Amino acid sequence: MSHIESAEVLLTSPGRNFVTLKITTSDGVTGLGDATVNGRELAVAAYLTDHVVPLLIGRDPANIEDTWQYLYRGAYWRRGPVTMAAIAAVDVALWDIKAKAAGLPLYQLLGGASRKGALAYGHASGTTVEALFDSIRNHLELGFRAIRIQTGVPGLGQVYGVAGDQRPGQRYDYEPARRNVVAGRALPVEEEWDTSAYLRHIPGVFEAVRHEFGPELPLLHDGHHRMRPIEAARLARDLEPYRLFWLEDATPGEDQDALRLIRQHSTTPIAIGEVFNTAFDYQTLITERLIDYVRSAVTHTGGITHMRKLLDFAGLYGIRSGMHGPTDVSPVGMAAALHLDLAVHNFGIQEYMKHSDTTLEVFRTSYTFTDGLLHPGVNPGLGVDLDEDLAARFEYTPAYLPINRTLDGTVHDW
Ligand code: GCO
Ligand code: MG
Repeated sequence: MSHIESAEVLLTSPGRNFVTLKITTSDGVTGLGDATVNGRELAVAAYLTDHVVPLLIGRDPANIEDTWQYLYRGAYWRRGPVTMAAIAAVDVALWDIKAKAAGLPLYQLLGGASRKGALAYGHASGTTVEALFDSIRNHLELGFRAIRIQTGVPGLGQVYGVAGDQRPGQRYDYEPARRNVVAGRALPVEEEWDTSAYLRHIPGVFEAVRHEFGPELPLLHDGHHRMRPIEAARLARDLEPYRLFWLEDATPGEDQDALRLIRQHSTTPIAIGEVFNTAFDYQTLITERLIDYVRSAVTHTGGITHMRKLLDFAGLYGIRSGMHGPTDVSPVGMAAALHLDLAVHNFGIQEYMKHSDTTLEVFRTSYTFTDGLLHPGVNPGLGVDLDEDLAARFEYTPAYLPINRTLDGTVHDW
């Protein structure tokens, strides 16, 4: 019987920090899993190294479900982003191994392809509406067929999701985790926020974009957990004429009941879940049909094994997938998402923020983006190779996500 011979936790920072688990079997097959939790990388690395890796050595790599249950149920202290990202990394690495051993791309083990490719949305943004238009045009030229739009808010400085204004050919994403060193200590950057100013501004932005780009382009928007339930309900209602593909994370993630209030007031489709880490976080939302899209990432939600169960559960209620895909999900996590996207019936859309060239030199991927669709490629396994020598040259550097304060200085959800 083949067994797990070693499991290594690799930290690298090719432009931003990533945590990768590499499992090697006694047959010499290797598998990769992403364990990156943005701004809390070392906590997952320690959980893996100190509490998970010692349990893996000697186990049969083929028994993925049993290993999942062993790490989840067997830990007693369940759930949470650190634990679930660690379990996800083990799970994805074992699926990578199983698919490589079978000589098949992973999606074949998940039931095969249900579509030609996964519709991806890109991130257009601008500090002003004119700059946003340029960014949307850029995305259309790059081939995107669905676009998330975020803008600056008059009177506020740096706002979530807005990259500096872009020129054609420039990188089009933003990176919220920043290396901010104050008196020798890494500290989060502080941003300012005013929900009323935001609510006054956003409907006009959508009106302008629809006027310029027409009714057909799928448009998405992320509220990044910043509204109170009644504010979110009002925004969802105000945006109805612009027929959004979705309004994401309107209210803080831990308050499932808040979504009920939004539903009572609006038919704007609702997405949530990038900060959730188990299917249990969705129980009310799915069974009461309070959302339309599940936003979890494979990396943060227990891997392929748990995400597949979550998506099958959601599918029974007509709810579709919209997996999280910012650059803090590593190329390994992105590849895992793409195999699931291709296989599940209730796929909705996939977030796609291309990684930097440096990241993609360290992680060599086989996924493709053509005519607005992502495809995981047909290499056996996940289709991602890690150049460990190159990875070792990019040392981990502390970086935090920002902190938000309202204009009177009160800490607000970021
Ligand atoms: C998204 C997310 C990200 C998060 C980031 C935090 O919709 O892609 O909101 O931009 O802010 O993943 O680490
Ligand atoms: Mg989001």
